[in-house]
Amino acid sequence: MSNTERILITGASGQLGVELTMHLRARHGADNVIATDVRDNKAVSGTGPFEQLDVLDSDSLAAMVRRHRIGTIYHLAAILSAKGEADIRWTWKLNMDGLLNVLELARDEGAAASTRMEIFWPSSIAVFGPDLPRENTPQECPLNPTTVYGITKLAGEQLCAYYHRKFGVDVRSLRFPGLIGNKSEPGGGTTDYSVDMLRAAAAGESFVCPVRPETRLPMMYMDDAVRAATDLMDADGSKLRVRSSYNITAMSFSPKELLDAIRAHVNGFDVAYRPDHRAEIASSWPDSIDDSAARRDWGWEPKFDLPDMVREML
Ligand code: AKB
Repeated sequence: MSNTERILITGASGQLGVELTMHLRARHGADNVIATDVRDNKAVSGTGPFEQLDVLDSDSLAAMVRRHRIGTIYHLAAILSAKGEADIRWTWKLNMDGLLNVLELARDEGAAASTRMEIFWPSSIAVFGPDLPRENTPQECPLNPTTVYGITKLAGEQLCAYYHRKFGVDVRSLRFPGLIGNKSEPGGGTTDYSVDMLRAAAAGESFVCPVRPETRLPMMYMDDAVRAATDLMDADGSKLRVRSSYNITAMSFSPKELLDAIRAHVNGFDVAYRPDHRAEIASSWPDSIDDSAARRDWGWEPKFDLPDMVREML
C-alpha cells in the first residue's frame, strides 16, 4: 500500500468499526488505517492512529483526508433502527449529512487528484418494509421502510447510485442483516437482542427478549461481515452491477431458534419474552433475503451458519 492509499474509518468505535479496523490494520499495517469517531474506544485507539472526528464537520473531514493522504473511506458512523425512532431529526441529520459530506469529498478529491477515492457505506435490511415477500426477499423490489433509520438507508442508497452515475464516485454498499460479534458492543439496533442473548447465556444470566419468539430475521457473524465489506472493496468495479446496495445474508433465525442453539451449549439458559417497539420493527423486516446478485457479481459466500456462530460467540 502506498501512502496515497491510506484508509480512514468513521464510526470506528462502533460494533462493526472495531472489528473492521482490527482486520484492516492486520492486513495493511496499523499506521495505514486511521480510525475516527466522536468517542474513543481503546480497542481502536490502543492499536493504531485514532482521531476524534464528527462526520458532520465537513472541513475537519476534508483536512483529515488530505493530511493522511486517504484513498479509501469506510463510512460507518450512523444511528441504528431502534435508537433512531427516539430522535427522528437527529437520525436524519447524522445519517444523511454524514454520507453527503463523504460523497461530496470523494467527488472533489476525484476531480482534483489523478486517483479516485473509494468509499464503502453500509446499508441495511431496514430498507425493506412489510409489503414484501418475507422469504427470499429479492434484490430489486418496492422499498417501503418503516423506520426513520430505514428511510435514511434507502435515501442513502439512492445518493450512492446518483454520485456513482453522475460523478463517477466509486462508492460500494451492502445491505447488512443483523451483525453478531463478541469484540465490541452493538448499540441501538433491533437485531442487537441476539448479541445480548448470547452475552447473557455466556455470563450465566437469564434474558428478557424484546422481540417475539417466532420472528425470524437475516443475520451474519462479524467475520463474514468484515470479509463481505473488504471483498466488495477488492472486487473489480466493472463487474458491479448494483450501485445502490447489494443484498447479503448468512443465516436466518428467530429468538426461539437462537435459544435452542444456545441450549445445545448452556444447560438451563432461561429466556422470557417481553416484546416492545423493537418487536414491531423486527416484524416489518424480511425473514430471509436473496443475495444471488452479490454471489454472481463478486463471489459472495458466507462461512458461518447458526451453530458455527453460536459456538464462536460462546
Ligand atoms: C439494526 O438492527 O438497526 C441494524 C440493522 C439491521 O441495520 N443491526
